[in-house]
Amino acid sequence: MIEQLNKKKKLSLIVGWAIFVLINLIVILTTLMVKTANPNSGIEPWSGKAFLNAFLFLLNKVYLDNFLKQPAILLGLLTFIGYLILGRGLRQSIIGLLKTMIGFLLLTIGSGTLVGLARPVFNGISKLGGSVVPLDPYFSLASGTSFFSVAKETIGFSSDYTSIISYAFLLGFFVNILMVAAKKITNTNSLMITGHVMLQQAAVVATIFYAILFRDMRVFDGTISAGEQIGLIAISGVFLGVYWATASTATIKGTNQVTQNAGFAIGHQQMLAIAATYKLGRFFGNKEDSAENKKLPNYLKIFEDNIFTQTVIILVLFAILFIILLFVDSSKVIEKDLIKFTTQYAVWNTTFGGANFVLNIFGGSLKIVAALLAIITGVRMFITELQQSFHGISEKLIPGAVVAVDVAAVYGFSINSVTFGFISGVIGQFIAVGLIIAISRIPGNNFVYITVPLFITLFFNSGSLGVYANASGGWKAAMLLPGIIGFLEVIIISFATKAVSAGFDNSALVSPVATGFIGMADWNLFFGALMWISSYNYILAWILVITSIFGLLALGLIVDNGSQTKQTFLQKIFNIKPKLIN
Ligand code: ASC
Repeated sequence: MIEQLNKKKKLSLIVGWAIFVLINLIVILTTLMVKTANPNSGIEPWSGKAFLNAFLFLLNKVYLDNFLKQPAILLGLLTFIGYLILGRGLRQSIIGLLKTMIGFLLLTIGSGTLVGLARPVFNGISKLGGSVVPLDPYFSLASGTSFFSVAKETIGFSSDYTSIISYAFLLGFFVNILMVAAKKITNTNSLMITGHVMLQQAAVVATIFYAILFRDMRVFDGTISAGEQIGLIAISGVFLGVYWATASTATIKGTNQVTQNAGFAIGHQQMLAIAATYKLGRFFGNKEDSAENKKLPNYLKIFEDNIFTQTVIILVLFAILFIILLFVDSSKVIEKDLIKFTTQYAVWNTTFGGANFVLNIFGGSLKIVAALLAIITGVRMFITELQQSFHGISEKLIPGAVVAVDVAAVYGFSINSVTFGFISGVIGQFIAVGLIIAISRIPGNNFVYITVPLFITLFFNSGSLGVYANASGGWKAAMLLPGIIGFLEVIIISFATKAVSAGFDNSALVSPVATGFIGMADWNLFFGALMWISSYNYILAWILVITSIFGLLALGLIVDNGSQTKQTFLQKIFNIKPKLIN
């Protein structure tokens, strides 16, 4: 019986491959005939060159353009295959495929709208001599994605490189799996599964690495050669995978403290900062004096509503930007009729078509929130599918690994300290924004962009730092540390985003951070410092990136991963004693 089944399986496998090879052959032969039938092609029919041509056509046009360079199709098929491997059946697999593809398309709809509305405003401001960069992971994802696709719009080049981001993401995940599989050597046992965060980080790393490692942007001509694409994907994927494995492992100890040993890790945007905050908390207060024992006033609770707080922040931001633009030269912004925006800002006329520009500033801002929600919904939709498919597969490959989940998972354990961290972060970061605005007014400023943290940065970055500060240093630490760290974050990233963009001054391309940067602690502080220094010299950039990878590997060997049976050699050298289990 079993033998019969196996035979059947083998047979269908062989038939499947035969059909696949046949289809490829048909494409090659058809191309051969069509191409060589064209008398102008200058190619001898049935010659070696004709065959090579037909093969390249198959590779470039059929596989690359129609499949491997289309993130929606690529990711959709990954879900599909993953589900089939997990034995979910054809129906579930098809549903997963569709949800992944449609979710991805929803992301592109949202980011198109977001970038469309935001870009003219930020452009207008940057012409006044002081660019504003919003700090938000979804603005950043939209900005990075459009960086890799914009080449074709501005430079008339016909390629679209956005799939580099998907490949970096997939390779990073694979490296993370390898690191965990080799945990005897690496001491890392945590697997990132927060796909939306991983995708945002892949977009940042791939675009910024391209800017600092691969090109002098002044001579950017709109093409990224095949070799460069492969190199970029490789270095970005390795960096991401090593960061995901080691930094998430570094969160295990603090998270166990916060959750009374729930046994998971954090896979988010401030993992190194969480580990650092947890270490530093005790210098700022006493953990017995916890924020959780304090009573918070009710009016602070409204800020926990995502849509409310996002709307307030976006509305205030764009109102201020428009007021500045109008104040400087209203004729560039508003038509003589004092109703419509000029052509440069024409997309802002469309939300409430025909209405007055003031109403449309309001409408456009709400539309930006709507676009953000479309991005979030789309990303969640396709990532949920990919995650299940990934998780299922990794479970089969490495049973027992700890999963690194969204930082929101700890919020329920320590909600007051989230609010403390949020308030502290708002204060610290906006003091820094004020300082940066002052610096940007220095005549001849070419060293800072004005970076402005938006909701996610304030709530999930500073809020989560509050949780870990509280776990080791009580409410005083939760009230102080997120603000101090937030202050440093804004200062560093304001210099770093400017430095990395300088190379684009005379290029047809806009900087990858032109309409947003991811803006959370690890990326503002550590990656920010890396990108700031690296912007000046690409050899230095290579040295720093490779040093960072080794630095992260060393960190993995230093931290307590929560399930060690013996000390690592680095822990011996530094005399660090992890809690050993038997
Ligand atoms: C992020 C991001 C989100 C939030 C979410 C918090 O960085 O992209 O959507 O934080 O993960 O739960």
